[in-house]
Amino acid sequence: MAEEYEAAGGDDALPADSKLTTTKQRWAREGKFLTGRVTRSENERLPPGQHLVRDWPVLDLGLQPRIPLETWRLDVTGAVETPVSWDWPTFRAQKQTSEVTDIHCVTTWSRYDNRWEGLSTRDLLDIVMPRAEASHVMLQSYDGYTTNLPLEDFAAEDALLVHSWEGQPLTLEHGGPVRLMVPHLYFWKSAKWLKKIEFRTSDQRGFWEERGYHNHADPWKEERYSDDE
Ligand SMILES: Nc1nc2c(c(=O)[nH]1)N[C@H]1C(S)=C(S)[C@@H](COP(=O)(O)O)O[C@H]1N2
Ligand SMILES: [Mo]
Repeated sequence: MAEEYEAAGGDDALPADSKLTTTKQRWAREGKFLTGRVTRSENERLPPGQHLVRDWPVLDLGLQPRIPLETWRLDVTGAVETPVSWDWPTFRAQKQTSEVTDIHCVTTWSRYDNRWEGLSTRDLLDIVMPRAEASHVMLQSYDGYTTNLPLEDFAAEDALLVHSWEGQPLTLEHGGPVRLMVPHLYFWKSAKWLKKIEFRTSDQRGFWEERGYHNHADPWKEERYSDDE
């Protein structure tokens, strides 16, 4: 597994002692991000306290920011070797990944088998190269929303920066042009209308995390509210 991840990064092209190679070797050594996908049997698929829905509910802060593609940007900053500020064509030119995942919202609805397309967070990490001291990410959105994640959750194998759902551009109400999709955590961690990803050397709570939601948000552990922490 460690070898596969190294190979996928294309280290061959780099001199053995380059800073980037050293960082990657350190990740591999520490076994960071190599936990892989959890396999669950069908009867464990629905987390405790959840019910299935067929439609896709919309939740937001009462404001859906419309960002024209001409002015849209995604900034990736903080504790990384190579910060980026992408315009729309540059973002869309990145490597594409498809995933089919389930959504679990803390308000108790779950929705199975959503087909997404976008840039995988692991491919993003290969580009920006988090520094060794990076431990968390803070996501900032065009509506002012924020949410925080440990780096290893952000780096989950099936996490994507999504621009399409079921073969169509992500709609405004669901966070288009681009949202995060981290399927193994409650959906409030999946920031819509993504504007900025900041890599941090310490944790800081986001919008809902400051207002009584759990800091981590694992649906299988029912990490709903901060009283459970
Ligand atoms: N920017 C932004 N992202 C957000 C929110 C928000 O209000 N603003 N709400 C969160 C919450 S609480 C949920 S449950 C999901 C809802 O996503 P959906 O409307 O696509 O179902 O988005 C999350 N991401
Ligand atoms: Mo939510």
